[in-house]
Amino acid sequence: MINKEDLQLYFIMGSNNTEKNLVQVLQQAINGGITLFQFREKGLAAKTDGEKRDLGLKLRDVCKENNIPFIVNDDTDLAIALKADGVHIGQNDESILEVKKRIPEHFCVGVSVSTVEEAILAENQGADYLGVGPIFATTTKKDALDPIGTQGLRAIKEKVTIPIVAIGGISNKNAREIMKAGAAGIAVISAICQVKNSQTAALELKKATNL
Ligand code: TZP
Ligand code: MG
Repeated sequence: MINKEDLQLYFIMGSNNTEKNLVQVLQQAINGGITLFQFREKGLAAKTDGEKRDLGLKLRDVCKENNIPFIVNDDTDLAIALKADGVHIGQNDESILEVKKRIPEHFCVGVSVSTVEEAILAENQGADYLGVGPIFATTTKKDALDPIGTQGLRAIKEKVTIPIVAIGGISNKNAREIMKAGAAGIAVISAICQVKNSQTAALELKKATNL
């Protein structure tokens, strides 16, 4: 199980998000204060299942050594195989109900939503937390929907009780307004892994999320 505090600085990364060594970037991010890691492997060069699993194992081990919850994006089977702490699914992935049938009891399920309707449905179906966005424009996710802004975030926050992590174009310049809108935390890709120093970047983001 994860709790609200685990969502404060939610770091997401896969092999197409950086040219650097992912294990090193993750360790730096952890040193800088991330509270959770999601392995989101969308490898442009379509990683084989074996490669994906090996990379996942390495990243999971770094998380376990540092007591950081490890979540797998999309791939419930991989999440189970890697003994992750949970799985995160989107609107076009396997349904929450199907996922919940297969996962171990302690697993958490996060769901990506962009509308109030999706959020209410996900909560009713037993999601443990919501990834809400994109809040701002992002170039990291090529098929990202239009930004919903902090207004969209507030509208969703009003209608659900499970914790929300906001995503999409978040930096230490806008993190504070997101927290003020009621998010439990921020989820970032580029702000931590596409910068010179991931540790300093994480540290600054963490500060910005402490209201
Ligand atoms: N889902 C909605 S926006 C997004 C995802 C995975 C990408 C977020 O990346 P960044 O670099 O933090 O904007
Ligand atoms: Mg997905």
